[in-house]
Amino acid sequence: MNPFTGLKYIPNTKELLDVAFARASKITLPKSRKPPKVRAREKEIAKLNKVDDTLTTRLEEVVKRFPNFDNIHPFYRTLADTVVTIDEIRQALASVTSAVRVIRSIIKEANRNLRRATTPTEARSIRVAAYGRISSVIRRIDSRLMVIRKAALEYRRFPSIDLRLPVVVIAGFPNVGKSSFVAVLSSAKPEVAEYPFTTKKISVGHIQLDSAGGQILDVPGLLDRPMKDRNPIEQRAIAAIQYLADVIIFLIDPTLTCGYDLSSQVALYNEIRRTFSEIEIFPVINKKDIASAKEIQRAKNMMDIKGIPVISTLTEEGVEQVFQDVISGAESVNRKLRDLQVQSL
Ligand SMILES: Nc1nc2c(ncn2[C@@H]2O[C@H](COP(=O)(O)OP(=O)(O)OP(=O)(O)O)[C@@H](O)[C@H]2O)c(=O)[nH]1
Ligand SMILES: [Mg+2]
Repeated sequence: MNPFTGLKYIPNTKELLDVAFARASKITLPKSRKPPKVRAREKEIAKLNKVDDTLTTRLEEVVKRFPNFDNIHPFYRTLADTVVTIDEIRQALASVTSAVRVIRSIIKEANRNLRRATTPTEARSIRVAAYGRISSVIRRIDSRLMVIRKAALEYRRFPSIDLRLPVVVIAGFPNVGKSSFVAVLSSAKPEVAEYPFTTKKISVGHIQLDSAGGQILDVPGLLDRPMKDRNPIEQRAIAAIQYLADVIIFLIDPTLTCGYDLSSQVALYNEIRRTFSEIEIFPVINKKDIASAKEIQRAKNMMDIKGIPVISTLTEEGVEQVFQDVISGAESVNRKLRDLQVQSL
């Protein structure tokens, strides 16, 4: 499950300050017979305490809602790192915590001075000066707040994966038909387009397997290059393979309409097979509707695997069958399904 669903909308610096000061300005004190200078003092103190309530409490809440990165599943940790690095977010959260501390001490000091104020004008100017200092503390963490805003916005949208249920990852080069494959089989409606790297995020489609649910993941395309050169978008696909996949269906486009040559696709296939040797991987040739017999034969020869299926996600020919064959042939999927059956007894 996505550990970031508790993250809330985070206001920007201006909104934060505007809301806090506006609420403080609406403060009214109950009627009393105290002298005006005491009342003025009390009102300024009440305003500052309201700012403490709205601004600092709100900022504390922001920090509290982030889960401890050490305790979350490595898939989500890796995914988070591709949006805003964990170091960056940790630093940003630490800055907010220390800003809260500074604001509290400004308010405390102002309250102390207010108790000694002798005129309403003096009381007001102490409060105004405190507002000024608070604003500048908040403005100083503006860029850190932006980092947290961005993280919260993106992290919240991560797919929710149920790790007890089988996960099938559809992998391959960009533009080979991965999203189309997922769209044919599941409830997911991933974006399909004729340019590479259409899919930038991982999306999950839900399927029914026997009596249990299964998940089919549409992931960004991968190029054939060393891990250290992979961009953050590719790293998301790698994280899904590394941490979630029970089985990988590896799509190959033999027609080159995807824009990449066959040998690079085969090299990527071999690389993934080697790197993640414990994960079952099933290669499938796609775009049968436009591939020539020669292109298909060439792909088969290069893959050097017997009985490699040939499908078309456009006409949907063979898609369902291939998927069923993979599910029934994949040991890890069957293990998970058996475990689920035992648990439900
Ligand atoms: N003719 C034909 N075109 C296909 C087939 N499958 C996908 N396409 C087309 O290939 C293009 C890419 O399809 P997508 O499903 O977006 O491919 P993808 O692998 O998800 O691409 P990225 O998300 O960019 O990595 C689209 O224009 C599809 O319509 C197929 O079986 N036959
Ligand atoms: Mg796609």
